[in-house]
Amino acid sequence: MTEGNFVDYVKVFLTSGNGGKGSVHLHREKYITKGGPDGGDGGRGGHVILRGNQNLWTLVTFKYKKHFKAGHGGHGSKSRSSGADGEDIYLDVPLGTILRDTESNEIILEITEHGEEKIIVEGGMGGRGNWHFKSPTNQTPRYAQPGVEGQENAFILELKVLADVGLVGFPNAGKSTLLSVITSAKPKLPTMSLQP
Ligand SMILES: Nc1nc2c(ncn2[C@@H]2O[C@H](COP(=O)(O)OP(=O)(O)O)[C@@H](O)[C@H]2O)c(=O)[nH]1
Ligand SMILES: [Mg+2]
Repeated sequence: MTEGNFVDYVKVFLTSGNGGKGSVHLHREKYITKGGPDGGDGGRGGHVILRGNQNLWTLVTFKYKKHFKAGHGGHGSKSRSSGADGEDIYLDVPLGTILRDTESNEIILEITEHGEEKIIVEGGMGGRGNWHFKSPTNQTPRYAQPGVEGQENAFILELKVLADVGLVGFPNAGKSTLLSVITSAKPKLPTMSLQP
């Protein structure tokens, strides 16, 4: 269904970001001998997000670029510093865009409103730093969680038909007049009106 620049059906490959690693760190400071664990958390991996845009009418941008990758979360570090979240990626699509599973062809979601945002591929969670794992029996845990990996998935983006009904006829067949009397639409009509 690709004719020239009117594209209404396209397969895209989307990858969310990895979560950052939690940090294993023991607090060290002059005069403080046993500072305890202070490794911070990894940041969340970036999401891939669909966003409705009323100024778009086709999926033509995805004809040229089909692979999208969100950013990875930063690793945690000392002093309980959390890593930065990975950068989210936004795919702007026309209203009426449907997202389908490539295998089952099932509709996963639909974008109908301007500015509407839906996360399609979630970024991996960041790992927790070692200070979370301090316990009465283990004051200096030397482990932290790794981040969760991002996911890669293919999807179909499809634009619903732009019109439900069409009027076909030669010029002056009476299309506009018909539309004006059977609906509340106000099409441009010839100035000369129908005379009995
Ligand atoms: N006699 C007659 N004239 C019509 C009828 N419907 C439309 N017209 C006239 O035909 C001309 C063209 O109509 P219009 O609706 O603009 O046609 P469109 O360009 O095909 O949409 C106008 O002058 C209308 O007044 C009809 O049922 N009977
Ligand atoms: Mg007309």
